[in-house]
Amino acid sequence: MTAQKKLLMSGNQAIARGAYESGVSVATSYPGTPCTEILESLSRYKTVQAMWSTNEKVAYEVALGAAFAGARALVAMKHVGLNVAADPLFSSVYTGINGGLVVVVGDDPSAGSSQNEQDSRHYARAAKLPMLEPSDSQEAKDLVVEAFELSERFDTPVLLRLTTRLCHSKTLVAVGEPQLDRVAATGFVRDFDKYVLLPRQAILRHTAIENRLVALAEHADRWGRNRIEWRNRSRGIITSGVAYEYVREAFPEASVLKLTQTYPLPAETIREFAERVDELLVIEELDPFLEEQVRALGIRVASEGWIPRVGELTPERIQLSVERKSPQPIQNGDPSIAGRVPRICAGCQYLGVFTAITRIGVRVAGDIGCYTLGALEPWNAIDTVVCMGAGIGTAIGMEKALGDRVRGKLLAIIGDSTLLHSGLGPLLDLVYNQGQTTVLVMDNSTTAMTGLQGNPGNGRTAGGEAGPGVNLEKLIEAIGIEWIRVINPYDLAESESVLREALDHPGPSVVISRAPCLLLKQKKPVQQAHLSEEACTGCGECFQVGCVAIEKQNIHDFVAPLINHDLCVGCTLCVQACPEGALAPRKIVPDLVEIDTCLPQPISL
Ligand SMILES: Cc1ncc(C[n+]2csc(CCOP(=O)(O)OP(=O)(O)O)c2C)c(N)n1
Repeated sequence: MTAQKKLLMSGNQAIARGAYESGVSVATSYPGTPCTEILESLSRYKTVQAMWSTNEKVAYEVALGAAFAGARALVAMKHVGLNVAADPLFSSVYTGINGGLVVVVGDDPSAGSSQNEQDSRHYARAAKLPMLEPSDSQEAKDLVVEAFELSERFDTPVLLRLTTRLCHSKTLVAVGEPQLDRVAATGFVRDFDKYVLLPRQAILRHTAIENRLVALAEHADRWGRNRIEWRNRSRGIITSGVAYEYVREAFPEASVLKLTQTYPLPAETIREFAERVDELLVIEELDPFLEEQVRALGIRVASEGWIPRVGELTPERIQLSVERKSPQPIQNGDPSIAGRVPRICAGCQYLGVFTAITRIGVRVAGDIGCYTLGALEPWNAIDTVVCMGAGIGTAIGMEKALGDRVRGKLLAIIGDSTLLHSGLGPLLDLVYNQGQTTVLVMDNSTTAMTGLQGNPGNGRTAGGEAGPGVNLEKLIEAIGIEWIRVINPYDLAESESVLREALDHPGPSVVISRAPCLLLKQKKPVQQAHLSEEACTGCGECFQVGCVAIEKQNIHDFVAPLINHDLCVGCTLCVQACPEGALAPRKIVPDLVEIDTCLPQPISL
């Protein structure tokens, strides 16, 4: 017998591998931590058509269409993306699928890279579809394969929930052979009562869903992955997902019911477990989703109110919370690791834009992307951040509520990827409702915050092919905006004056700040800023640019800039900001390189 090949994989890579082995032919996503790498990994498998979509709703619908056509399809998104995709999610539970459909959602306990800390498990209950939760990479891969079988057997999409820790941690995974015979779509079969959700059909389908949930709960009771591990019976713990690993570490002696299908629950298995242990605890990350359902079965849960509901769990945190019978706060990070605040890269175009905005002094309804960091020091230039695409809409609302009090003093900021994700509807609303807000589009030709993914703006596909990309000016013009200007954000004076003009314009206006993200093409700088200590007066204007390459030093009796030449890219924004001419660009003269002509030859072994 040959040993099965094992690879070290993150949860995200394991999900991609599971999809490949299941014969998935269409996979879609919109980037978002913690799940971005699922589609990136899938794009490397030749049998999978992996696509970035404009947003999560579109991603969901494309995957659903592929499933309707009889293909196996997977869609992945971060937790807040599921809010965007919620509409087709709920209705697709009614239509059912044809080929299997697996919906992977990544929750972010502790909100390390997110605007909220939602627990997406509630979606399974609200939309009435099964949900599975793996505990490590091996199980993540295996569960994708089993989720497709479940999906096709019960004619339903299946939710697979991950959390950041699982998505990014690596454990060994035994890989299997792909089901290549499953890759070709079996074809769409017209079925009016199933796929056309008119009100009469919807009511009929609702009955089918309720029956399906009963069948799924019965299946959960027979499914070996909802397993009881008997140990000492004085304490029994019900748990799921990554919390299972923490429970095993914190209470190695306790009996455990590891739930893998966390909706609908295996009621009989839970009852059997609860009856045979002296004290029953339910330990889960975020909301008491399992606990409430266990209590609804009439079972007493001793740990009610003990488990933290905010922030990521750890074995130590669980142990302390159970010991003290009260939720313990998140432990502060490792004191040996220096705390860091997120910063905009040295020389990024956003530095120029925020410097200009700060000089003008306006209210700014912000959005989500690297530019969100404009809300921090030294600019403090953003007043609201809610969710992707919310900036323009909230600005319209503020304008309508405050009228003349904000006329000419209100700006909505949005990135190119976010504009195409969910900003076009609000922009249309601005025109339709005759608003006067100025919209500043931060066009860096990429989705920078999540790792430079392609989007319809730059035209680059998930497979790396170049496409034409949309013309933002023409698109915005077609929406009905007449006043559109493009600025070079590295020209401080121009940025400031065009923004002032836009704000004064009596009608909706759009300013596009355009310069490619510096990380797209990392070139060596040809010049860098240098300080003349004699000319510097310590006015501090250069610090207002907020560049990480500008550090501080004491000269004479004041604080002056110290340019970190390991970071400076020579953008000249600080040079322009300096009123005294104390900062100036200087060309970089390449060092003389001595070439050693007597290099040893490589030795063949
Ligand atoms: C609904 C939703 N999906 C995905 C994300 C993750 N995310 C945050 S910002 C962003 C896009 C950023 O791109 P862009 O607006 O172009 O700004 P940039 O980072 O390039 O400055 C993404 C995908 C999110 N926060 N919410």
